[in-house]
Amino acid sequence: MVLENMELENIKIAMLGTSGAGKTSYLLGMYAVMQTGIQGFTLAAQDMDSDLELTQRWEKLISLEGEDRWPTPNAATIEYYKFDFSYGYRPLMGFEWLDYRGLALSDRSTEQDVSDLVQYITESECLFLCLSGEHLVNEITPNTVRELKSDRLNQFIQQYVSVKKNPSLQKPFPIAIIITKYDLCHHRERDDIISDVKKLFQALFTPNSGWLVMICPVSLGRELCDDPNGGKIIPVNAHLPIVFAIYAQLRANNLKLKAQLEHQTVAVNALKQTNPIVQLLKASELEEQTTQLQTFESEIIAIEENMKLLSQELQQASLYFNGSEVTADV
Ligand SMILES: Nc1nc2c(ncn2[C@@H]2O[C@H](COP(=O)(O)OP(=O)(O)OP(=O)(O)O)[C@@H](O)[C@H]2O)c(=O)[nH]1
Ligand SMILES: [Mg+2]
Repeated sequence: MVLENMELENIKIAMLGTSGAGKTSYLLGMYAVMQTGIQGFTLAAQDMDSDLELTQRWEKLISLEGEDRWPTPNAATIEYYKFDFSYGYRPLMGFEWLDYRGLALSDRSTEQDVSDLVQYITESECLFLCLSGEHLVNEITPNTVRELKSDRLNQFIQQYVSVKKNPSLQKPFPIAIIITKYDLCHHRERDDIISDVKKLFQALFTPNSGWLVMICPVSLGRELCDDPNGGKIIPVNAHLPIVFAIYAQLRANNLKLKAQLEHQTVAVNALKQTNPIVQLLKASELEEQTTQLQTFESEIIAIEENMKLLSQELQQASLYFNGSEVTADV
């Protein structure tokens, strides 16, 4: 349910991942899956040309065999995409996504694309960390930190925190740790992989840190571990990170609205307790505030309905808040 008069909110999502981590492939898979949709939620590029381009690249990936099926590594220019996330084809939220060369993560910070990236990250509402399953095939070693550049990723998170101010209970920061190419490490116990990931990003799992973290394995196809150039492309879990990002934003909006509702209720009750003469004098103010109260209430109901639908999908993912495992609820 979407309220007619609500302006469409636009959020930015920043995906961090080294070169070859699978960022572009993930974007293509995610877009393809979300065009068909999940539980009535769908995604569409705001721009027709982007839609065509993403769809053509996806067609290539699923129909070609050989190395050519895969996207070419990104060049220095950053590509921006804007999407509408809809329920029953009615836009619920807009979001922006950028695809860039992972190489930027290792460049000196004077490079143009690095500073563009840093700028974008600080404006983002949600971070996606992209870790390639190829580095999690075995238990992590000090070498894994180097391969995944997790120290560098931690630095970016640090930068994000310093601009955004510390996350808190009222204003948690959502962050999705996406393990791409999970087909390569599906022989391992899921819990072992999750505990490795937690070791790499310990700060995100500390008590009272205010981080809302999802660890989500994704793959473009189970067969790809044995045959990356010929294996069938059937994405697994590709929708979950987006569902998480939208859910987290709705959750934040809901918390904000509830605080406003509380504030408003106190004000209305105070007015109602004044003597009849004052009430008469302030009748229009009371009416206005009561209407406002009803608006908040119906907005909260609308948001919670959508959160409920999204949280059903998130039952399959591992979610942590303040370091403890939680289930997505409303
Ligand atoms: N096994 C497996 N391999 C994958 C999967 N997704 C991508 N790959 C492989 O990973 C390679 C790199 O993927 P890209 O999507 O180009 O990586 P990227 O992060 O966009 O890289 P840059 O653009 O250089 O930053 C692909 O060419 C594929 O060979 C997957 O789900 N499973
Ligand atoms: Mg790329």
